[in-house]
Amino acid sequence: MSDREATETSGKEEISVEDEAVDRNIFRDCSKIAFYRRQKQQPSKNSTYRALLDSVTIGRESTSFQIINEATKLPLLAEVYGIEKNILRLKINEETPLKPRYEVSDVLISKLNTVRLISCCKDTGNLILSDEKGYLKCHITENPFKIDLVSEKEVVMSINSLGQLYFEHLQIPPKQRATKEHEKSTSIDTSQEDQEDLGLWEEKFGNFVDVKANGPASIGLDFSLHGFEHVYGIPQHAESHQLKNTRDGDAYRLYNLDVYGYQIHDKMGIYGSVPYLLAHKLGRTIGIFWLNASETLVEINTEPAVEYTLTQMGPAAAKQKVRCQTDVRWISESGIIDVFLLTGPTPSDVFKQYSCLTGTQAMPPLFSLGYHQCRWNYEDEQDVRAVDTGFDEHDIPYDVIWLDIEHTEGKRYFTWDKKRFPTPTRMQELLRSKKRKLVVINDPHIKVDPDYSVYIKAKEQGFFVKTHEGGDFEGVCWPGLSSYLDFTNPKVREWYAGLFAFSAYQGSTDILFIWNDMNEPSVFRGPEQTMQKNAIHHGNWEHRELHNIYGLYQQMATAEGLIQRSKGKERPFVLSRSFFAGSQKYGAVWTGDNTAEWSYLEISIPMLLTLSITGISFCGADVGGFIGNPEAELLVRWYQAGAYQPFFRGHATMNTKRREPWLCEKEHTHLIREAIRERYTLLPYLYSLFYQAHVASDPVMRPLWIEFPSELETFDIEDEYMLGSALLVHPVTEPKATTVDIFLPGSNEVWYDSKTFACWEGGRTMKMPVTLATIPVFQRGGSVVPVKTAVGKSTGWMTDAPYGLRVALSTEGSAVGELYLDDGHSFQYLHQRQFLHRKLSFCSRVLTNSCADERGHFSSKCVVEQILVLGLRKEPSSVTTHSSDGKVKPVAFAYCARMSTLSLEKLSLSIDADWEVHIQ
Ligand code: NBV
Repeated sequence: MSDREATETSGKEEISVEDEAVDRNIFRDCSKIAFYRRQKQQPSKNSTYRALLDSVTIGRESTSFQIINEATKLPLLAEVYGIEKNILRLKINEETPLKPRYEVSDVLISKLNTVRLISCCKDTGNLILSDEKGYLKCHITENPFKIDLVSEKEVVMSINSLGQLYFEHLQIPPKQRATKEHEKSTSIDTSQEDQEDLGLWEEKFGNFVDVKANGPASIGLDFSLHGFEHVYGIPQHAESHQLKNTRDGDAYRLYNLDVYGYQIHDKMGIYGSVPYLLAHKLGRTIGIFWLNASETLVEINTEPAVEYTLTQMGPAAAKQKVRCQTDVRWISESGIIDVFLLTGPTPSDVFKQYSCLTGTQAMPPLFSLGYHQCRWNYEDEQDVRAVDTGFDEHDIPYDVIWLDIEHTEGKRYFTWDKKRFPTPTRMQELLRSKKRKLVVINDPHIKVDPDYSVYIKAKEQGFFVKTHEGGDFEGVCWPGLSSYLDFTNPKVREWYAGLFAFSAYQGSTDILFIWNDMNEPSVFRGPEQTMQKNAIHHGNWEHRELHNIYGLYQQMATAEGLIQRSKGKERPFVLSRSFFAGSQKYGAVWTGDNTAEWSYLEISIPMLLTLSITGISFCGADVGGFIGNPEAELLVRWYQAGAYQPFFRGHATMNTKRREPWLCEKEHTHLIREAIRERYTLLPYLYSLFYQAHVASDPVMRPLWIEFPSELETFDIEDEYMLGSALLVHPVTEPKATTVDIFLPGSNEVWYDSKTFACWEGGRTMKMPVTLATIPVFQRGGSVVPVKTAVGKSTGWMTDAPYGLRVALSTEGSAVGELYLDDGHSFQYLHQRQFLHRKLSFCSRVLTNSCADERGHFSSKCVVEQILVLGLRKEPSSVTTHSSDGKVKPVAFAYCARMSTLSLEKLSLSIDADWEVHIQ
């Protein structure tokens, strides 16, 4: 059998690449998860906790006190920290655990700056802690234990007000228990049968038995969010942007799994997890970041506001309103309670608070914002060349071609299939000559093969994940029997990073970048197609403790490898399927194996919005749908949507029809070309947005509620979104659409159709007629969007292309925007401040290009060639340009009174110089 056949067989045994329906029997629902059942069954009287406020110690960094379970009398230690930017951290752990419990490391960036909390009042039963300014304030109640987070005299959130604090203390395994006495005090008193059902030391699922060396260790806590009925976040689920009530069904599950063709509107865990939830109401946005990497379930219960009449009271108090409330319950299999409460108050404050903990989006190399062409698989070098040429012949820009698993010698990563890719360097030189790049796949499983150098070296050094018996863990994946690199070990990451050195990775060049797939990790014969929870990682930690962070560690090591191979000079590009909180620091993620159906196009928008607000701005969904064959209309609509999303890649599974953009009818190719070209035109704006995400934490793709936080109507909109603060995009996600209902927010706003320039007032829904050529995009009045006026074969051909400025005036006749630019690939923007950050503002009929950041220095040959002003009510008598040395030049202009547009062409205003354009 050839390697290829072997792969297909090993794959098909477990997973049919043609089958679209998910076999739910492979995966557990909540009722099959023992720690969840245990927490749900626990009667609340058994879980009453009392804080021992006499035990309070107020230290420089934190305030700590004991809390005690009234039933078991077992103590826990609570620590409260104030953290800069108005964040409160609460840690709860056993005071003296039998052995240390897992604490997530490598997610929080450097050392957090703590803020001293002082006790401002301590009467019986209460303790109030506050920072000096009184911004960060919490009220701790002794019995039953509860914490209220207070801001501006308002209780924003209560912790444990529902008494769902839950903490399973580590115990000595039953067999080793010395005395009956000990057993009584620490374990739940149940019969053998019940014990099995509770899954304390052993849990069965199908043919799998999870033997738990540490026994039950789960934790949980409830949070009541007062006045909030809109909650978001906790990716990744193929679900709506606004989180739903889980009262009548499954909780949201955070457990990274490989779910081929995942079902939509489902709360099961797929590829990645970010245990971070945001809540928003008029006047306040808050966040809860639950730092735990074990399997986690989140329950949401929203009670809407109710108004009721008080009959016994006088007329003055006849009506009383009970505010709405959302209760959020977090339940994790193990670890400790380590939770960060982000107090806002604005959405942008919450984004800053979260990134101060986990870091901001890495600044991507410019090429990676272009269009990516992928397929499982591009067959060989000829195929790559033909596809590459196809783009040129059809005048469609693209930046990157991708190679899937078949490019390797039998799925041995870091190698090339000698028959299909005999001259990888030559192939890359061809791509280089076109100013294009190559991305190749690199999965975490390593073929068990005593002749494969990566395997040999990893084996020798003990770099694989181990079984609980101590041998190397082996599971089946694409190469057949495989072992899995233990990326949680810093030494493994260092070694793996070194494998990307040009000298080590034969056939790689500096235009080759990496894609990490299957890193949930996916294990074909494993429970739920992943790794046994009792596999052992570095430091003797069980896999269950850190399952959700495994993929992050691979992407981290890969990104480090790409940086190192360039001696620290070049920005990496790494796409990862699995992710965790903080993955944004290492590259991009995508939504995995979606299906070529309209509903998947539709759900991609809320899925990407959720990723975006949880820190991961660089995200995308497979354009066209990975599984199945999209009809031409769907393909066109998907390209149109993808062109306005952060990561833009066409991808398709094997056994699907080829679908490079020129293989459809001419009219469809034309529309796809137009969509991709629009993407390229918009790159200066997009790149500037990424810089904003990188330095100021603002997501690139934004749900409407972020830009319009005081407009209730926006809170549940998920079929349209803002790209930055200037563009509203409403992708068409229905077949044969002739009209689309578009909500234009803001009663004081005006919006301009980006194609026709027609102007619309905000604060209403507009029925927009559409054809297959229409991508509904509106520019917000008051914004300036920088674009390129010419499109090249790839981003590399557009470095010197001129700029255009699209100035859309507000009702007051003003507008503001910015442009960020640098060399597009290196770290010099960071280390040498080689960048240009310009502010573009329009006020009193003067457009000004000025410096937005004096620290940056970068010269560009580029000029602003076109300026388009939308919403200019009065026809100008003249237009002049004014340079900083005082030179004034008249310029030709065209004014359209009907559309109120002014157009200036053939200008030559340096992008890096100060100047003004006066409109008289
Ligand atoms: O490597 C093959 C595929 C890849 O094309 C896809 O993008 C990943 O999500 N990979 C999954 C493994 C096989 C899926 C059946």
